Amino acid sequence: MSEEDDIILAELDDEELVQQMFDDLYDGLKEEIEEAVTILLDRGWAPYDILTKALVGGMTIVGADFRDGILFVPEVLLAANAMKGGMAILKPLLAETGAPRVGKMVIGTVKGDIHDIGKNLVSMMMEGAGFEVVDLGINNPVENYLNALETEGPDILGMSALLTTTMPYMKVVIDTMVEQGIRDDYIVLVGGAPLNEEFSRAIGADAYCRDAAVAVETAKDWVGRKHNSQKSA
Ligand code: B1M
Repeated sequence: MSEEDDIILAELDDEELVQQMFDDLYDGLKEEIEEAVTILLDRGWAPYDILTKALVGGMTIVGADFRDGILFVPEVLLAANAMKGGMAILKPLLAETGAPRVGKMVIGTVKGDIHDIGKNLVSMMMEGAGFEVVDLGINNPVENYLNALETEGPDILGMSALLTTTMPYMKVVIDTMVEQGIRDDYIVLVGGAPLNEEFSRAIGADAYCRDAAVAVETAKDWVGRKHNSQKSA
């Protein structure tokens, strides 16, 4: 029996368990991550804290080693899969706040980009805050966004990009909206690790959201402004 097999997650204190989750995420151990998430919930941890402190914390380590060439795509895919296992347990709990519906958002990762963990997290947090979310998934060409805007009639269009090579595609979507005369009908929020405020302004988005919590606050703020301006018009 290896040393790993000896670890009983339920016997670790909170700090040790979170450290172990970092290791298990790194090793792509989905079942262990799911078990640890359940243990932390049983111990009274808030779903949001588990998400940010344990899962996102662990993914940050994976990201650094991926950047430094210590981990490669297959390992990172396993880590992402383990993270998704944990997120699936938290999703209904985050969405369960009973908040009244505050608005609707269509969101998707842009064309050429298959990263979806951050986008999924934003969707979960937005649902938890009372937004209805239509998730278009990954690798979306401009037509997907435009069709969804027409059929779903959201308040917000959200776009995610994790690659410096795909983030310019957000401008393609916004420029097409301008050409079609529909840009100002929607609040356009963008996010993803390589973006920043300046980029968001340069492509004509309404706001850049650094993380899922900021996305929720920004969305509430902009939807509130939109409704107020409609009332006074
Ligand atoms: Co990718 N990858 N990857 N990858 N990957 C990065 C992004 C990278 C920074 C890694 C690195 O080198 N350090 C690097 C990009 C470098 C660059 O562009 N400058 C990179 C690369 C190079 C690649 C490939 C090209 C590798 C290759 O094939 N050689 C390839 C590209 C594939 C493609 O898309 N065409 C690739 C592939 C993959 C995997 C498939 C293995 C996997 C994705 C699995 C999946 O998503 N299902 C993967 C992963 C997991 C990562 C890292 C390690 C982690 C990303 C992540 O999930 N973070 C990443 C390194 C990193 O970011 N540190 C990396 C956790 C997540 C919670 O954070 O996504 O930032 P994040 O989302 C945050 C905020 O950004 C914000 O809120 C979220 C929650 O707080 N946010 C929004 C995000 N979207 C938003 C939308 C909004 C609002 C806020 O709308 C309103």
